[in-house]
Amino acid sequence: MNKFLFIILAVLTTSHALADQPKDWQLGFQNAASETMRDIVNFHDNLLLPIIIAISVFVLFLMVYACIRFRASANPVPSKRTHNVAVEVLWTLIPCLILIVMAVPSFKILYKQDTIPKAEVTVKAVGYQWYWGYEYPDENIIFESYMIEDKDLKENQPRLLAVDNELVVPVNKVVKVLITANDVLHAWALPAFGVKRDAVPGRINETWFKAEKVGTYYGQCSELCGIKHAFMPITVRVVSEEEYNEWLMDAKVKFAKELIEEDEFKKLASK
Ligand SMILES: [Cu+2]
Repeated sequence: MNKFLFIILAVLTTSHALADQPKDWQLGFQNAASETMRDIVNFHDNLLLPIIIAISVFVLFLMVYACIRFRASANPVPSKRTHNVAVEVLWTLIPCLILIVMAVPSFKILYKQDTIPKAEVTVKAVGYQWYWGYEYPDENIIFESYMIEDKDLKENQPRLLAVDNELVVPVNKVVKVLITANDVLHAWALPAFGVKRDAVPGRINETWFKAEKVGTYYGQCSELCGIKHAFMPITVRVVSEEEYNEWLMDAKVKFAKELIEEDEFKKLASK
C-alpha cells in the first residue's frame, strides 16, 4: 500500500523536470541546480515522504478499524480500560526514534549549507522596498534589479519573476552571497539552489551556492515586507566563465560604483 502511494506520487512529481522556475500544476520541488538542493530533494523524497506516507496510512487504518470494530452495534458494551503500559511506551518510543532518524541527515545538510567554502565570486544582495540591489564588492559593480511589469515582458520572460538587471554568476564556481536589507526584513531565496536567507537591516547574513548548470533561475523575496512583497523577484543568470568575464567588462563600465579613472575606462571600453 505504502509503495503504491509512493509510486503514484513519484509519477506525479516527475512532471516538473527541467524547470528552473515554478510551473503550472507543479508538485514537489523545482529541479535542483546545486549540490545543496540535491541533498534537500533526496532527503525529502527518500526519507521524509516515505515516513509521512507511512504515518498517514497507519493513522487512517487505525481510524477506519476503530470505526468498524468498535461501532455501537458491533460492540454494545464498551471496555472501561484506561491504561496500557506497553502501548504507551510504544507510542512514546517510536515517534522519538522517527525524530532521531530524521534529525541526523537533516543536521548534516544544515551544517553543510552553513559551512561556506572558499568563495570564488562574492556578491552582495540588499533588499529594499521593493526591489533588490546587487553589488560585486571585488569588482566595483553596483546595480539595482527591478521586476519587469506585465506590459513590458518579452517572450520567454516569466510574469512576476523576470527582472531588468539580472544577477550574473559563473557556472561551477562557489558564489558567496552577503545578504542585508536597507529598510525592513526581506529574504533572498532561490529554490533551485536550495538557498534562503533573511535580509536584516543593520546585519549581514551569508550563504553560498555553486550552480552546476548554465541557465536562468528565479526566486522571490520570502519574508513579508510590505505591499509589493510579491513584486521583488530574484533572477540569477548562470553563465560560462568566458561569458561571465565578458559581462564583467561591460558591467564595470555600466554599473561602476565609484568613478573610474579615464585610462582605466578606456582600457575597459576597448576590450
Ligand atoms: Cu521583500
